[in-house]
Amino acid sequence: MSMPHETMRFLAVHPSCLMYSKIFLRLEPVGLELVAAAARRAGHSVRVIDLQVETHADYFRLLDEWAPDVVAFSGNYLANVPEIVDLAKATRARLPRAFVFTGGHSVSFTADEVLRHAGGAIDCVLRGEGEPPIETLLDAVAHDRRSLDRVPGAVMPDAQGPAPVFVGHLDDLLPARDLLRHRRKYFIGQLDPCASIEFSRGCPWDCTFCSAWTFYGRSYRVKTPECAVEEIAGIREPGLFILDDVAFIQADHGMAIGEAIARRGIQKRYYVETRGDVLLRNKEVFKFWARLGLKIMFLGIEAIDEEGLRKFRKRVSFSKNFEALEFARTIGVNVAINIIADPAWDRERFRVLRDWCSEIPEVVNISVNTPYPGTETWLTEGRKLTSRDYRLFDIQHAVLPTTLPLHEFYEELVATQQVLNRKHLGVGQIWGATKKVAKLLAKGQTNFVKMLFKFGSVYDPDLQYADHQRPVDYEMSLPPPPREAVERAALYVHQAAGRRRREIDASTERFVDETRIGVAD
Ligand code: B12
Ligand code: SF4
Repeated sequence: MSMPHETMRFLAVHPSCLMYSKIFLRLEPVGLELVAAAARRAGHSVRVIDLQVETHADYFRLLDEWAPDVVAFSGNYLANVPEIVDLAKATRARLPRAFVFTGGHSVSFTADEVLRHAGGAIDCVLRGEGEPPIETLLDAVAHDRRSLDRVPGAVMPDAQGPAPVFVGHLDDLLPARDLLRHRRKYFIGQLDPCASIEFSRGCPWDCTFCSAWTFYGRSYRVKTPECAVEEIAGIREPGLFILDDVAFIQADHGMAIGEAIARRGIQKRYYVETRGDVLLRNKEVFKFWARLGLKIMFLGIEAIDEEGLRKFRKRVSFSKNFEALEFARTIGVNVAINIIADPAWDRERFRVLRDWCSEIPEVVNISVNTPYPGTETWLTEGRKLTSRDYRLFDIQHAVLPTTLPLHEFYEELVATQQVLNRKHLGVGQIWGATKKVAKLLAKGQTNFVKMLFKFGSVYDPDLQYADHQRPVDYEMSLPPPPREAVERAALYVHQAAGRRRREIDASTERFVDETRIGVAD
């Protein structure tokens, strides 16, 4: 017999910006919106607050005024863990009876630790995809908290539920976009304002530094083109960030969505992230999307030499990556590329990178090599972490030993970022973008323009260095002693189910196999 339904007040919270999202972009939290949608579908009264665009004071005001029964924090980013723990403690103090839980990417890999830091202020960490277990979880909270151990993915201080489960189909639920109160605050570069959407979930590759594949058990699932285009048609923003880890892996899927957009006459500007080899394999799809309005493409090239690529287990060769850049230029899409700087770099390495970047027209983004829980490098990296402060794990800080004295490392890093920033966001670029800037300002859209001038106040070697001197309230556990080989099954949040969980055709599966090194399922 099922219990009578009880409506609860459910508050979903996204934590504050990290360094990166203070400058380059700020996006709506689609994962949290999906969790909110699942709670709403289960009949609860739901609100969402995004602390990327609202303040802690706004959050506490909402707690006092609305007194939610349940508060859920999105824990995608490791660097947000201390903020989430502190907010959970403050929430417990104000609303002792509220059920407080967290879920999302990073906390799925660190559930026990997060519960330990919270010391009872977080009742549960929900590992894995958040939509499927929400209804059962909220029923258990309303009627019998002892039955929480029946909720898939639930981890409590003294009990644990069964393994996390996947959503039935990506078409099943739409993100609760209407619950976000400041939608005009989301942007990426000149796509301002910008909404976000998923066409697919998961990644079939297995790069050593990445946890996208370990979270989803190397699965890859797609939204049907019909559903995707229906969703796009309902989005008001003129810009659209496509959240897929690797866009358009399967050519006919990307093409079908594109054709449906063209048939509906939808006019938007798009951003995607993909791999160089996928771009070269599916040229027609990207060409078609360039005509539809694809404006920015982010390519994870990671290193500018073969040795670096091998290290990150990117099987895309350096020359292939170059060919991909050449091709992207010909279709008129702006390319941003990501390069991973290693803390071991000396001045010379930074200089080589600066020279290289000055020679190419693309926007270059630099991130710092950072081992994350849930990745292979977390277990194989031989170097000892120099910091156990979660807040520094945002790939803009060095948490591995630097060859240069730490302050000098930041000087080089910021100097390199400045060169790139001047090149792309500097005067020439602003003039180049004048018309666009004037249009945005006329509409009251100031995100992009503000970003152009804010860089120096956020990216500053003194500030980055000072971040290491702050007192640390919550220390991460160290990884176990480094080992050569890693048992992959132990890394997964959603257990791998092999080929049948990858919605790609046989030739794409072969292509993936040829471009990765892994041996698991
Ligand atoms: C889009 C994206 C971004 C967007 C952020 C969008 C946003 N506002 O959240 C942008 C581009 C801004 C971004 C930036 C960064 N990102 Co990012 N990003 C992603 C990406 C590709 C997809 C996330 C996404 O929206 N997926 C679609 C939605 C539907 O899935 P989801 O958010 O994971 O939500 C599901 C579950 O996690 C869970 N869930 C989520 N929230 C909650 C909350 C509750 C209560 C519950 C129960 C469940 C739950 O349920 C959801 C539905 O199933 C992931 C990779 C990945 N595949 O996860 C990396 C990823 C999360 N990013 C990562 C990193 C490192 C960063 C950066 C630090 C650096 C960078 N340059 O990438 C910055 C800093 C971000 C910041 N906050 O300042 C890492 C995280 C590493 C870590 N362990 O912390 C990831 C895993 C990429 C990777 N390959 O390593 N990112
Ligand atoms: S291709 Fe590699 S880096 Fe990119 S999402 Fe997949 S596993 Fe991660």
